[in-house]
Amino acid sequence: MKGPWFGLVSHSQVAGRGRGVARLDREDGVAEIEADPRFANLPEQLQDGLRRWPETGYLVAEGFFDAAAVAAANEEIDRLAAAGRIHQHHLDPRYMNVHREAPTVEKLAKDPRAIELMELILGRGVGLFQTIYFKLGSQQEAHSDAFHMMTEPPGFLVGMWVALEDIDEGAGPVFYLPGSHRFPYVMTEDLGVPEPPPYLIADKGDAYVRRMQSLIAESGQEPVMFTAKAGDVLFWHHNLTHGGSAVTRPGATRRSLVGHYFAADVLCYHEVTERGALMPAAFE
Ligand SMILES: O=C(O)CCC(=O)C(=O)O
Repeated sequence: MKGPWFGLVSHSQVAGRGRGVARLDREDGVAEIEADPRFANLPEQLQDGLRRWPETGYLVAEGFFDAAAVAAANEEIDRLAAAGRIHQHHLDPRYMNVHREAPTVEKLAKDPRAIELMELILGRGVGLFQTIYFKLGSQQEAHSDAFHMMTEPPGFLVGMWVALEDIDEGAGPVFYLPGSHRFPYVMTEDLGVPEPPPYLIADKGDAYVRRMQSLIAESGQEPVMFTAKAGDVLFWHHNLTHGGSAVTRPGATRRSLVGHYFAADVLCYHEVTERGALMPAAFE
């Protein structure tokens, strides 16, 4: 693509121009992953989850991080917050990119076993794009990461969500719709907003939420709540519908960490704002 680095990038401009399909989105993906020498060394629970990924679009890894690693991250986060070195977003419960300040969080986000799983899923190298720490439930509307972080070709992002404490229904667990990664990727051209902009991002966001709600209603599916134990991990497909459920126990915390990982060698951009996604550094 030619254009200034700050130019607009949107799905309608770039769709179809990239090459390749993520490994577990391909017909032969499971056979290919089974032939990968790294697969044989995985615990059975993870092997089964990976074999089911093409149907489900997610993978649960119970007890993936041990209690000491989780406790160290929570302690460091609390210390940095008390010292004013990390901050909650002014509009919602997000703390962005805490791993840049907190080595214990970076260790979770760049855990070699997690990176290996994501590389197995995509069949390419992956790099961490961002982390989000939540102390409280996000209560975020149902969405797919693809609207926020899109790739060309599509499908080259994985989300990793880590429970940093035991999380029950009242704390507003993350929810997901199994199999919803096969819903159409909802992009700007599906929302009835003018192209090219201007439009208000808030209007576009509202139109997106309405479109997702109608897709969910058409599917007739019920969300699954990811009630979790500290250290449990949920990996999700680029287009899996998920969000944060309502916090029904006032004052409940819901400590958790999300990482979003892009594959190497794909175009990465934010469909919501039609901007290129700037990777923080070269892949490590
Ligand atoms: O943790 C949550 O409640 C939702 C997080 C999420 O949807 C995301 O980061 O993509």
